[in-house]
This record gives sequence, structure tokens and C-alpha cells, in this order.
Amino acid sequence: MRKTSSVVYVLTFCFLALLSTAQEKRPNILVIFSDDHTEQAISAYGSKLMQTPNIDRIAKEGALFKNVFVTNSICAPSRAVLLTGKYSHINGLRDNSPRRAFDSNQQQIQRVLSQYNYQTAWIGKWHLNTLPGGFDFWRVLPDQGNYFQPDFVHMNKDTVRHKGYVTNLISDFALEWLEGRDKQKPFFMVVGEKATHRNWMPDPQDLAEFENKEFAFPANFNDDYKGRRAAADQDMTIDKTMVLRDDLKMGVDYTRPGMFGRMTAEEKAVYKKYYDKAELEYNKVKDDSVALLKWKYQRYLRDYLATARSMDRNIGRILSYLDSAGLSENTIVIYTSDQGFYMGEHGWFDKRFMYEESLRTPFVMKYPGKVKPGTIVDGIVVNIDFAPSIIDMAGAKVPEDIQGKSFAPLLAEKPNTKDWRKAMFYHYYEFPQPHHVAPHFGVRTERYKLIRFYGPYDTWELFDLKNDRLELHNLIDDPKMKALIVNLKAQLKTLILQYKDEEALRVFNDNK
Ligand code: SGN
Ligand code: CA
Repeated sequence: MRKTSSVVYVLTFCFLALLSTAQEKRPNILVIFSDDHTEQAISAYGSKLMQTPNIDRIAKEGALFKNVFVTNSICAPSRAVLLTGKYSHINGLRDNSPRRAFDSNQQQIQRVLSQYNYQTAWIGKWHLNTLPGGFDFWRVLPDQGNYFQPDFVHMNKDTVRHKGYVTNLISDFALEWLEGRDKQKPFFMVVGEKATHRNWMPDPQDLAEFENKEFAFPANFNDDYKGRRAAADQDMTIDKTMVLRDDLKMGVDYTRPGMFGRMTAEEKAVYKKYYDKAELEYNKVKDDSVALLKWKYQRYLRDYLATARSMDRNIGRILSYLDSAGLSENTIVIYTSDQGFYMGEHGWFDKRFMYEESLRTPFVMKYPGKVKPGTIVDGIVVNIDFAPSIIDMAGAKVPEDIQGKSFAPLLAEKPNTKDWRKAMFYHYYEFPQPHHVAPHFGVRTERYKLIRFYGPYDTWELFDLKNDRLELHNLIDDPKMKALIVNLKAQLKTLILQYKDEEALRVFNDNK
């Protein structure tokens, strides 16, 4: 009897020990999820605008994904896709409207991973019009959040104002949580950055970072939008839409409450000195529309990139922490953004359109020992793939109703891409505010893009990305394209049916 019980004891011990080794082996997963940070501003993607050494380090030590696309190029919908692995019409969040909130009770990455002993956290920008659900820890910016002295909603639902610059504070809280977490369990943490979102308020120490750099306009800056009605109809140009005070910081009254009023006296003094000098330049060009537009473009890029400078430095801080805590070896680090952004392409800032700059999103990741440094992934990855890939790499079972697919097979040294998708489906809804971009959906293959706009008007656009990377020539009425259009429409319909998008199907079937 005694013998039996000691055997049982030893066996139980061995089983538990085995179980805990298996659990220890599960990788930690850290996702750094920025806002509006685009490939054109990341040196790993060949940016001519600035260097981003810390984001580049992730790519160098792991993989750079060259073709990652979002399903709906705005903030809240993209976050909902990240969490659920499902299109907007399935996860319920089609736009940023404060009238609609994300249903936090639905299945999400953190809820799945919690079943596998993961400790989960979301820190920083959240922007889902509801509070996080299913995380062990969260601390989030309300709505869009502020750059200076930002409020954070704490888990007890108190809104607390913290002193400091938002990007530094988000890293402080992330490192604090990492340090204090239960070290027996693997973790899944999302760091939600506010940078590089409008109105691009840099950390005072970075204000002059790009002062002496002259940025050339992109080749399609002066787009005349010929043959593209929706593109002509938008309200997101650097020339006309950008706001002189809030975006370009001219004539700011620092005594007024609001985003500038939140700064400390010292911060205000640094800002005032810097932008007073910029105002001297502005006064010289303000009556000359050509010179003024050039000046606006420089100011836009300098401020946007300076917020990215702080973010890249803070990513460096987080990577150093992982190194020094001995966590780097067993932690998957992913850097990505909610979508891309226009850095003057087509004359724009903002996103929303299915054109390349905002359809794409940067994605780099490292996974020491599993992903070979310098790996390049060419396959078409969509943000619905993020959740299933994370769940899969954690060694957990991917729920069947998730619409994306794990991209893990693409990370193999010799990936078998035969069965991987050859086309992706996009659907954008938010209209008319804030930037008057008509609703549209479409298909993008390796070479072509077919878009159907609806709502205010019914128009189709077709681009050959091989011969027209700048997307200036809509080929929809070109008789030589007839067969191709039939083929792309068939692919589009297949995807609409596959993803069960009834709204798109209705519009598609109206034959307009
Ligand atoms: C704000 C911005 C818009 C931006 C949306 C959505 N205006 O409304 O330019 O498109 O957010 O951005 S601002 O004057 O308030 O800066 S998103 O990243 O949240 O989708
Ligand atoms: Ca965004």
C-alpha cells in the first residue's frame, strides 16, 4: 500500500514536472502595435526618410514580411481584426464611430491563450470604444489618448492622469508589468503605441531631429485623380485638409486647455521656441501657394518622423529589457501597425483607401532559434492571420471559426507556398466623416487590384501594379483588360463568399 502510494506520488511528480517543462517551453509573445506607422518610414523597408534601428533589429534577427495587408484600413476595425482573426462584418466593428463598441466578450487571442496558462496584458492605445475583456492586466488610453500628460484608464476603471510623454509612459508601464508578472507562466502582451498618430506631437527632445533634412515629394504627390472619382472626392490632402494650428502648430495658444494646454511649462517653452522659429519660415512662404505647400510637407514629415523617433527608441528600451532579463531567447517579438499611411503619396496624409500605402502594414518579428535571422516572407499575409499565427506559435489550437490562417509555414527555410493564398479581400466602410472616403471593397492579387466603390457612387478601378505601382492609371475601361476583369471579378466573388460578406455580395450582385 505504502509502496503503491509512493509510486503514484513519484509518477504524479514526474507528470507535473513534464507538464511544467512543456509550459515553460511555450514562447512568450510580445506584440508592439503602433498607430499609422507606415513602411515608407521604416528603414528595414528601405525608407529614405529616416533610420529606425530598433525596428530594424527585430527584422535582422528574425523576419521581414514584405506583403502584409489589412482588411479595413482604420484604427478600431484593425484592432478588432488583430484580436479576433475575423473580418469587420464578422467581428462587428466596421468603423471608428463612437456609436459602436467592440464586443469584448467574443473570442479573442488572449481568451484562447489564457486556456493554455498564458498571462495576458494590453498596455497603451486601445481605441475600441469599450474596455478590454479577457486580459489579466490592462491599462489603456481613453479613445485616441493624448501625447502629453495622458490619461490612462486603470483596471479599477479610474481615469488617472500621468505625468510624462505618452510613448515613454507606455513603455514604463509595459516594463513594470513584465517585471512584476508571474514568472512561472508564459506571457502574451500587446503594447499599443499612440505614435505615429495625428496630430504628431513629438517628445521635446526629438523636435529638431529632422530640422536639416529636406524631404522630396513622392512621385505621385501632384496626382490629378483622373479617372478615379473617389480619389478626387476625398478630404485628406496635405494642401487643403491639414490644419495650420493643430497639425502644423502655427499660432498655438498654449494657455488654452486641450492637447497643447496639457504640456508642462517647460514643455511649452521648448515647443514655443521651436515653432516660433518655424513660424518665421511660414511667414515668408504663406502668400506663395507653391512654396507654402512645400513648407507644409516638410513640417508634416518632420513632426510625424519625430514621433516615430521616440517610438523606435522606446522599442529599443523594451528589447534591452528582454535581453537583460534573459527573456529574449524565448520571446517572440512582433512589430506591426494598425495600417499604413500616406506620406504625401497622391498628395495625402491619412489612410482608408485600398491603394498600396494604406492597404499595407509593416510587419517584422523575431523568434530566436525558430526563425532564421534575415528571413524574408513574400507571401500575401492579411491581418486576419495575426491571431491564428500567434495562437499557433504558442502551441495552442486555432479555433475553427477564425477566418485567417497561421503564417507559420511561411517562416520555414524553404516554405511550401503552393497552397498559400494568391489574393486578398478588402472592405472599407467609414463615410463620410472624417475624410470623405467612399466605402469600397476589392481584391488584390500579386499583380493586380480591382476595387469597387459604392455608396455615394458606383465606380470600379483596376490597377496593374507591375506597370503602375503609383496607381495613377485606372484601366477599368481599357478593352484589352476585359478578360482580366472577368477573371478578377470571379476571384473577388469567391472571396466575398468565402468570408461571408453579405453587404459586399449585395453590391457586387447589383451589376453596376
Ligand atoms: C482622428 C483624426 C483623423 C483620423 C481619425 C482616425 N483627426 O479623427 O485624421 O483619420 O482620427 O484615425 S484629428 O484631427 O483628431 O487628429 S485612426 O487611426 O484612429 O483610425
Ligand atoms: Ca491608425
